[in-house]
Amino acid sequence: MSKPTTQTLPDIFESFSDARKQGFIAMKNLKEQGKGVVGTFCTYVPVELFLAVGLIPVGLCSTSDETIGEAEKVLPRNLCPLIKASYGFAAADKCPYMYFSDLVVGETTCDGKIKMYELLGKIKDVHVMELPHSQDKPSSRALWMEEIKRLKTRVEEKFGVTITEEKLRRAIKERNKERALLKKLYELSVMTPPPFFGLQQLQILFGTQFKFSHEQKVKELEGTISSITNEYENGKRPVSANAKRIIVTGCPTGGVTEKFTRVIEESGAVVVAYENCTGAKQFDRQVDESADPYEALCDYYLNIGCSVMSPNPNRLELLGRLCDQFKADGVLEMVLQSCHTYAIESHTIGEFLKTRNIPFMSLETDYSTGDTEQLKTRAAAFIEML
Ligand code: BJ8
Repeated sequence: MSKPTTQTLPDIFESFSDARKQGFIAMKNLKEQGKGVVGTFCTYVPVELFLAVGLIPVGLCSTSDETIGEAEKVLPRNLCPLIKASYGFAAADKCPYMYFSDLVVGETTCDGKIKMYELLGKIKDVHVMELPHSQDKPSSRALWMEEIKRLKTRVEEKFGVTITEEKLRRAIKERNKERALLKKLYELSVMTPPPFFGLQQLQILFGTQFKFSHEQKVKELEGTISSITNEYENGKRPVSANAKRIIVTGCPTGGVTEKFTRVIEESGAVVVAYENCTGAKQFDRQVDESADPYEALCDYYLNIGCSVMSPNPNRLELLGRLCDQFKADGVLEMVLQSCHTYAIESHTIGEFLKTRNIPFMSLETDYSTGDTEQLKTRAAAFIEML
């Protein structure tokens, strides 16, 4: 492990919380050095294909309501805010990451995104991956494999590079290393009491995607884990041992939807884990380093337990495992407005958790802050009855 960082914990948390903004300058510098940038929206996109040839992947899912008004000039109002914000930032030219992206890679996850990509294609160079919506059929796997190979060809043609097996294996190893460190970090909250609040955990998980150097990221994460562990061993207990332990599930969180974690923790509970694309859904598993790299990527990504899959047993498997591991007192789900797949799957999640005697509540929200008080009232009532 690298030498522990000399920064204090508040400095470290601040650096992750500020990472999205700080990353703008880092990316500008990288562009000036001639680096290619690929913007993505979804956990299903196999970023190892970009990392293998030195391209920089960056998440474009915009997480504020700043440009939703702009998006609504073209898109319907009753659409998922994540989709509206993503398009809005491109249309208003207000997201530096979108601006710097030479290629944007979308995926056919949900209907809203599929149709939004058509419009985005008029503004940016967009490549859309055809994602099957089931994981158990040979035809789904065959389609996904074909799509990964089609993306490889597109990247090679667009950037004039060759993705060799050797480079791909190296990228898989590097990405696995980052996943393992992030998992190690959030698993610190297995302890009672956890060594940090769920808001701090979220800021690290969300912020880390805007740190673009693998070596630097590894060093910072190792330093962060070591600082948190040291402080805990020295008796620091920022979270009360009586705080109810909550797992957050549902749509991706971060940016303005930090409000979801805030209302939970302001009610006296602590978020110990995120069963969503900002957390465990992204970092829980590893890409098999011993297999053929394309087969390994195909299996890894196809098996992500998102509600766009039908059926979606992998979400239940992960959620159940996290509930046991983190000794959850309750599960709260965040569903973004008009996200049909997560909204419908709520029922299945509730039934599944009932069999384990774990209280569950699903709450709908959007990217405004107007519903914060209402969310707080409902979260507080849920926590009160645990
Ligand atoms: S793998 S969670 S990042 S699709 S955009 S489905 S909120 S209506 S984001 Fe997601 Fe990939 Fe799944 Fe993860 Fe609903 Fe909105 Fe669609 Fe959304």
